[in-house]
Amino acid sequence: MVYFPDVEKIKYEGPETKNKLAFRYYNPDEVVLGKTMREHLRFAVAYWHTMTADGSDPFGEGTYRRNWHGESPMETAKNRVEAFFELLEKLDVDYFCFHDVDIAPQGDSLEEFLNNLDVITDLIKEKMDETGKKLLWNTANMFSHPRFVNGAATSNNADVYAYAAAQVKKGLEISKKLNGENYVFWGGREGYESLLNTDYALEQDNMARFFKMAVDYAEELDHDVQFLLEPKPKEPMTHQYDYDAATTMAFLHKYNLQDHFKLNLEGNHATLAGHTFEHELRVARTENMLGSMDANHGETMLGWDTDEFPYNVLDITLAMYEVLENDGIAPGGINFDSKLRRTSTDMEDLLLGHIAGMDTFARGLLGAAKLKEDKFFDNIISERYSSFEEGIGKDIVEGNTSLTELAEYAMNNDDIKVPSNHLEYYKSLLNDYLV
Ligand code: XLS
Ligand code: NI
Ligand code: NI
Repeated sequence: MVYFPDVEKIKYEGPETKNKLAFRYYNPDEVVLGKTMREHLRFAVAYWHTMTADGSDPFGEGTYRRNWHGESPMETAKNRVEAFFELLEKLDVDYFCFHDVDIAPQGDSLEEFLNNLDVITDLIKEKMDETGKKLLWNTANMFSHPRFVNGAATSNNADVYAYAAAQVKKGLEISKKLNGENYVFWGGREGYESLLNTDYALEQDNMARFFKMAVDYAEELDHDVQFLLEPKPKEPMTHQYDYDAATTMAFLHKYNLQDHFKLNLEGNHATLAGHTFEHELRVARTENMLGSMDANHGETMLGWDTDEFPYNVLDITLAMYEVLENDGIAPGGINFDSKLRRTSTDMEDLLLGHIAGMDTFARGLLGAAKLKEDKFFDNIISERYSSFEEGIGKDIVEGNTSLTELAEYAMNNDDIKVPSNHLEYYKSLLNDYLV
């Protein structure tokens, strides 16, 4: 069956086109700074928002009109695989991501769930071989089912911990089977609701033990996959342990896991933590921990994870600048952890949403490349920090001085004039780089 019968493969037609089913900026073969856009951007479609979600929100039921519902949950799951690969082909996206529960029904027992996963991943593998599409990452949903009400690897209940381990074990086997390039942990309910009843230290230690077992099992499978942690400060929990990039890296270092993990950073999670997206990317990049990206936009007037398709060119230009300075994001990619508004009800909107996101990233890439070529930030920064390039500043940077020496120096140099930053001017110039 064809699920998107009225849609041809989406092509680049340039900014002037009036065809809404065309790319206006994303031109996969266009070379930017020595690499094609396709190589730079490594787009992925998220199974959960695209195939599984139905448009329901806490105040109302599903609204999306979809044509893949079958007679049984398993039939629907199979139809979804067909429809999904058709969508990937039509969107010209090379990668995809999923949670275990997105692709297969959980049935009545763990055994049934794992069997269902085998059947569906066989089908996915066939489709991958047929189309050349690739698995950017998979993950285990250890937050939706009632058993995970207190978390998974940080649950107070050891049976829940063991169940979660079974899901991750299977997830890694699936990752190997499908040649997954990364494996993600987003700690949905790994955090606490109240400190009144929480053993904070035990929960953190248990979470680290869990990750260590995952690393060991990947080694046992001889599966060379990049592990990623995805920070988020809150929601659903009041406080989540992987709060932001800095907190998550401190956790990894504390438990000596830093060589096995990088970070998967999400736009909306950054703003929930009170940071910009580029802040989170910069913090990770500085420590060589920038692994992958979940692309979405948080509506700043709402205080939750609204997961809109990215459309803000300024944000994405600054994000892509971090990617370029990181020398790319591979083996990670740009996963659209983005969902349609509840009011975007049609199958066609699945294409329009992704096209909007891909075009925004293409614009961001073009702007960021120009910023890099013009050394826009390098020039501002080298001038602003020039006092560290010679004299006493150079001694400081080289570690060749002491408080005594600096105090002596200050005695004779206390008439200090700090130059203006002229930030308004630079922000205005930055606007010229938005494509
Ligand atoms: C939720 C997260 C989630 C992860 C994968 O806020 O973004 O979707 O990306 O579990
Ligand atoms: Ni995410
Ligand atoms: Ni999210």
